[in-house]
This record gives sequence, structure tokens and C-alpha cells, in this order.
Amino acid sequence: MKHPHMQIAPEVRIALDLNAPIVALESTVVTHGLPRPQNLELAREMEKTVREAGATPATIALLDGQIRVGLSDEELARLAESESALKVSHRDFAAAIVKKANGGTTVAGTMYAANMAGIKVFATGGIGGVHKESAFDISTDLRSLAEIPTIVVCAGAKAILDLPATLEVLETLGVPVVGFQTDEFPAFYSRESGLGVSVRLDTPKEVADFAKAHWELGMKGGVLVANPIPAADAIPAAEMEPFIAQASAEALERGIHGQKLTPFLLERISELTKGKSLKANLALLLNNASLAAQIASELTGKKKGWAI
Ligand code: PSU
Ligand code: MN
Repeated sequence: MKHPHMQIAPEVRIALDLNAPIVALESTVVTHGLPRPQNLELAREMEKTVREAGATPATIALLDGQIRVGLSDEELARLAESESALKVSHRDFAAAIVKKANGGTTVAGTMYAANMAGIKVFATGGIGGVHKESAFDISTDLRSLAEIPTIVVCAGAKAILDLPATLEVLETLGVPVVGFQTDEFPAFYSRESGLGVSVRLDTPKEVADFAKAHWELGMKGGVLVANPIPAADAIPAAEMEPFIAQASAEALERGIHGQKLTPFLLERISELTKGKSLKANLALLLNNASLAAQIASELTGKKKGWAI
């Protein structure tokens, strides 16, 4: 059945039909989160990492006003090089469609499209959350996690956010926060935050079984899996804190808010840390792609050799 606004790549279609493991990948990180040329390199590495771990990657984005689930290498390059790509969250799909635009999907946008396509597992870097600068800037990622039944693997919420407030909202919304091999909610660039998770699980199989139980109970929403950045690439929270504070103060001073705030902060922090935060960002993204593929394998019961 052909959807008027969504196109599923042939290999993703085959994987869906075989109930083979699939990992959805977001694309705001490609269009707005990372500088060129690291964005395209990262997008390719994410796909490769998923394949090597035995699953089929499905990068989700908009091209010429079509929601695309799975991109060819040439399409990935077109997206990464697109100057005018929109940042497409939950409410922006129809706008991108009527404008025939290219767009990178946020966590919320990617969850929505993945669920439309029937994909259950999704890897990102850090989810959006409650911003420090403005009481009402709460990412729609949080509401999407409450409403869309997808396993989202992240390295915590972005460190630029108000993490205690973000965790409170997730609790209110009934979203389980799984610490993968940790009791602490990781803080994106750092492994530690001093904040707890709702459950610690230690293997991909436990995570898959947890999600199955959650959904067998009739729960409608997602499961957030917080996977700490590899120790070798982590930056201690105390070291990051002054840079985050400085970037946040500059954003406030310059009146940067809404959709532009997150990209501004990430870029500024990368400058302030002389690229160290960028390197950490890339490392945690790949680490999450690998774990997501293992969880997808456990969820489908099909391991290794099932990448289409
Ligand atoms: N994590 C990153 N880089 C990013 C993002 C997350 O390492 O670019 C993106 C995600 O797509 C997330 C979005 O959904 O930022 C959140 O934006 P906002 O705070 O405007 O909701
Ligand atoms: Mn926001």
C-alpha cells in the first residue's frame, strides 16, 4: 500500500516484511546538530555501525516534501549538504510537505515517522527536554516519548538542559527511564549527573523484555534507554559546566530561542571546548547505534546476519 507522503526504502521494506531487526536514525543531528563535513561522515558511520551489529538502518528525513524511511548514500549526501533543510518536529511535517522541503527529523519527528512505518527501535544522541533559559521551552520530544511506542536509545538528555526538570516531566508523563548498565542518568558528554533512573538494566535482552512487558500491559508510550558515553570519550560534568553556562548566557543575551536554541548551544560549546565536545558527541552517537541494533535483534529474536 503506497502512502501519499511516506516512502519506505526497499531494504527497509524487506526487513519489515521479514520482521528482521531495524534501527531508525534521526536526521536533525545531520541537518542542524553537527557541522559539515562531520555530519555526513557521522550519518554514514551510524548506518555502518547498525549494519555491523546485525540490523538494518533506516535514516528518516524529508526530501522534496516526502517522508523518507531509509535513504541511499546519495540521498544522505544531499540531505547533509542541503542549505535550507528544515528542522522537522511533530508539528512541522505538513509544512515540510506543502513546501516540498528537505528536512531533518528531530527525536519527536523521527519517532512519529518510525512508528508510522512500523519500526520499534530508534537511536539518537541526546533527547530534547526542559531548557534552562525559558520556563516554557520544553521539547516536544518528551510528549512524543509519552505517546509513541518506540524504544529510544540516547546518552541522556543534552547537557545544556535542566536535567532534574526533564526527569520530573518524564516521570509525570509515565515514561520509563532505563539506565543501561548504570544507576545514574547520564548527562550526554558526561557519564554522571547525580540523578537517578527509574530502572537499571544490564543487557540488550533485558531491555527488549522490558519493552515487551511494558507494551503487553497496554502501555501506549515509549521506553527511554539512557546509555552512558564510552568512558574514553567522556568529559567530566564539572569540566563541561562553565562552557555550558557561558553558551547559555550568550544565547540569552542574543535572544536566541525556540528551534534555534539547541543548534546554537551545541555549536558554541564545540567552539568553547575546541572540538572536544564534538568528538564526544560523535562517539556517543555511534555507541547508541550499536546498542539500538542489539536491542532490535533481541526484540525480533533474529541475531547477526539479519542486516538486509
Ligand atoms: N542531540 C544531539 N544533537 C541534536 C539533537 C539532539 O546530539 O541535534 C536534536 C534532536 O533531534 C532533538 C532536538 O530532537 O535536537 C531537540 O530540539 P529542541 O530542543 O528544539 O526540541
Ligand atoms: Mn525547544
